[in-house]
Order: sequence, then structure tokens, then C-alpha cells
Amino acid sequence: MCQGQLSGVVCTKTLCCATIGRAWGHPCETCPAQPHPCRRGFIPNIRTGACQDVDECQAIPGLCQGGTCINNVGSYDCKCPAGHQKTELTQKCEDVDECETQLRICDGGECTNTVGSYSCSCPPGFFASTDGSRCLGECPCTAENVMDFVILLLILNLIDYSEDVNFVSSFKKT
Ligand SMILES: [Ca+2]
Repeated sequence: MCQGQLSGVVCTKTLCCATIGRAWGHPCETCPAQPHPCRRGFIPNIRTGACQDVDECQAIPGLCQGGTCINNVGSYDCKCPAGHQKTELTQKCEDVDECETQLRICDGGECTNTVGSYSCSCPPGFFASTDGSRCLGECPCTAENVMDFVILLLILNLIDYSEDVNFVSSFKKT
């Protein structure tokens, strides 16, 4: 039952079993299913015997590596930097692989995970949205659309041909 040990986390048996631990030591022994005499996250005060909150952040070095440990009554939390998340197994702040976890990310393009973020590379003719989260289509004024528009204008006799050529090339540049 000693799987998924927290590497780099040091605590005594009493402390481990009362807080984050399910087993303790090498070779390891399983902690009682329910901590005793206090519920999980609490230990008896040495003098009074009353159950009091454990400040895991102070008591257990190595928690929330890569982030900030914040104690709360009965437990603790890890405040992780952007693009990072506490993983249950390690209790560390680890990079989130957005490419794996977010559906339809970089829609139409290729997603590359980076530490704390990700990037999208988009197929030729497409470009990434300002936040980089997806591939946007070509400029709505594609050559075809422009030609349709120009032909319409020509039919309506609103422009002459020389202006038409400049009009098309100015759109193609964008
Ligand atoms: Ca606590």
C-alpha cells in the first residue's frame, strides 16, 4: 500500500498519518484508515489534549514545491503560478499540459506545451488569436471574396478596371 510516496516531503509518523499521509516509513507501514484521536488535519495539543489544526506548511517541509503553501483549518492549499496546478500524487505545483487537458485547443493547428503555458502553430494562411489559444481563419477578405465584391462593383459600374487591380493587391498584402 506504499505507492506514490511524496518525494522530498519529510514528516514524522504521527504528523504524516494525521495529515497528508496514508502510509509512512521505509519499509512503510499503513497509517490507520482514520487518524486518531483527532480527525484528519488535526493533532492533540500536547498540554490540553484538545484537537488543534496542524499548520502543514510549517510542519511538513517540501509541500507545495514550486508554489506557495497556505495553511487552513483542517488542511492546506497550494497556490501555484499561472499554468501550474497542484497534483494530488506529488502535492507539488506542476505544469499543466494544456494540449492534453483542453479540448479543441489550437483548433486547426498544432499545440505545443511549454512550462506554464502553451503555444499554437497554425497552418499556412491561418494565424493565432491574440491570446494564442486558437487558430483563426484567413482574413475574411480572401482573394475570392474580394473578386466577388469587385465583380459586383464592376457590374454596378461603380469602379473602373485600373482601380480594381489596386484594390485586389491591397487586400492580398494583408
Ligand atoms: Ca491546517
